[in-house]
This record gives sequence, C-alpha cells and structure tokens, in this order.
Amino acid sequence: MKFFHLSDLHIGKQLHHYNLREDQEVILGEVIRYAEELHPDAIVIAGDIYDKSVPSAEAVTIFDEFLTGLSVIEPGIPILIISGNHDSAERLQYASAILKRHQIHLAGNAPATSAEHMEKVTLTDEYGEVDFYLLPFLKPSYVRNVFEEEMSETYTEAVKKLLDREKIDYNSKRNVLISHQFYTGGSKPETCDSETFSVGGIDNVDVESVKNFDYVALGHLHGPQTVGAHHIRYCGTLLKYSVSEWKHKKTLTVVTLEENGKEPKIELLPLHPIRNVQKKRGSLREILDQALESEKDDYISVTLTDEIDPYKPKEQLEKVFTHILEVRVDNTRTRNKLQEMDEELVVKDPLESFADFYQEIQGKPMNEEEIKIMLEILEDAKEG
Ligand SMILES: [Mn+2]
Repeated sequence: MKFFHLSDLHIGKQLHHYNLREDQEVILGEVIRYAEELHPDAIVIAGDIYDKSVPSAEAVTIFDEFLTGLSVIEPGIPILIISGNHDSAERLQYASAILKRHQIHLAGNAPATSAEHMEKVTLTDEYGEVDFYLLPFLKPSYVRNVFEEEMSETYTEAVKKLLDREKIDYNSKRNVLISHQFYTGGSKPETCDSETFSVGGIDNVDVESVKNFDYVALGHLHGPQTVGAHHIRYCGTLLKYSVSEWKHKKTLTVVTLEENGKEPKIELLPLHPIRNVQKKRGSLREILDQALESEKDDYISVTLTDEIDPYKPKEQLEKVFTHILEVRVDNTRTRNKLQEMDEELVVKDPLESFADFYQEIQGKPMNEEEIKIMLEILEDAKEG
C-alpha cells in the first residue's frame, strides 16, 4: 500500500504582499504528475486545505483544478481529506456525499454526538485491508457531547477518548490515522512563522495516544518532522510559506505500508517550486554584486548591514530582484535604537515600582514601617 501524505496546502495564501496563485498551481501540478507516474493507492491530505475559512473564488478554483487533475487518472485514486484549523468544516464538507461516489472522502467535522463516529475508509492491497481513520481538527468543546460522562478539557483526552470508542483492531489489522493537531512527545517540535497556535500551548496532544497506529499522517506543523517515532509524521507544506522556512527542504512524502508489523517506508520526493524563498544579509553592494541570475525571481528577504544607510536601497534592490519580501537594516544605529526600547521595557520588581510611585505621589520615600507593610501585602498577593 503506497500513498501520498500531504497537508497544509493553504490555498489562497499570500506571502507578504505576493499572491501565490501561480506557485501553488505549479506545485500542485507537480503532485498530479507524480500521481500519474507512481500511481499511489491513495492520496491523503491532512488538513488546512485553504488558508482562510472563507476561501476566495480563486482559491476554490485552484483546489478544484487539483482534485480534477487527480480524478482523471485511471484507474481512480481514492483521496482522503480532513479539515484543519484554517478550514471551515461546513464549507469543506460541501457536496461530500457526491464526491464520495468519486472516491473523494471529505471529513469536515469531528464526531459531535454519541451517534456519530470517525469516518473510516478501508483500502485493500496484497497483504489485506488497511483502515484509514479520518479525524478532522478538533477542540475538546467540539466533541464534548459525544460522551455521557464529564470530560476533562484537554486535547489529549479528547483525541484518546474518540479513538477508544472506535474499537480499533491494532493487532491483526493495519491502521492509519489522519489528524490535524499539535502533537508533542519526546523532543521539542520545530515550529515556524506561517503556523498559528493558541497562546500558551494548551492545545497539544500527547503522541502516546496515537502510537499504536501503523502510520499517523499529520498536518498542522509546516516543517517536515517526526514526533517521537518514525511512523508519526508531519509531512510539512509543499511550499515555503514564511521567511523563517527559508532553510527548509520541502518535499512530497510517499509512504509505503507492507505486511502488518513492518515499519512503513518513507520516501521524500523532490519538488520544484517556480520561486524559492531566500534570506540575504550583507552590505547593499555585496548583495547586488553576488546576486545570481537563477535567484533573481526568488522571494527575497534582505537585511542590510551598511553602517551608512544607503540611498534608496529598495529601489536599487528592485533593479536586480523582482520579488522582494522585505528590506531590514541591522547596523549600529538600529541596534542602539533596539537597546533603548529594551531598556524602557525592563520590568522592575513590584516593591521598587511601588516605591517610585510613592515617591512621586508623596514627594518623599517610604519609611521602614511602610516598606514592611508593603512587603507583607506583596507576599499575600503572591500566595493568592
Ligand atoms: Mn497549517
């Protein structure tokens, strides 16, 4: 059983002020060509199809063309899609009953009532059946009514309990989970600027809850990486969606499952975007002189280090590079400015802050007894 694992297409996304329509069309076209050539048994898309919950007509057209391009391949390749946190579950699920007849399985919503179950798609190869479980992006509140008993509000518990009620046969069958959450376990995940997370990182799911699957096809993180084990994997985006990803190597992930109990094989196929994302640092002269013909149309982030600010740097750079994302300056002047801002932001300890305030209002410093009272109040506040 060989399948493509994709996620985070973010169709309709802009990179700074540039529309990525052409870039996305070309890269999705390359995926279609790989599908024609390799003819996988399935194509899995693990969420964040669109960049926005209300995608533009242009974005919908790009995805439509992608699905159409895949669906004309003979014999037909099943396509398994879940929604991500950027997608509107309802919009994505539109016409899903009709699409199902064309082997396009779209799971927009996680189970919301006790009568609903995760969508399961069973495919067969020479070793028997493989069950694919589709788990769209969820928050604990989405699935609260699935369970009779009270549920703790953690993401790990929500995922674990949803999987438990599916009675999955992990021993004699091969199972694949498709999920779009922030899985953690083992080393620290590598994140980048094009992802959006909830503040404080309360949305993580412990990877222990999914380790019994033969393969876990994840979406959400944009850098390709495994989580705790070889078979639990984020495939990452097909394109670089922020300057912070400039060193990423974006690839197409192809997974091969052999007989039950064997480790899946992972292949990473090269992709050829029309424009790369690059970061350049140096004096304006250096950057202009060292520009290669092959990178002149790339998306470029420039950091200038000239001590004397050059005259109209953006205009000069634009004569060489056609797609400039940003021009930053890092020299003694800007560093001093940053330091000044840092100093303004230094947080004093609470007693010191109050002493300043007291002095300002009373016109005299606090006496020893007042300091003692203040320390007690602060101690109480800390405990409270
Ligand atoms: Mn995403």
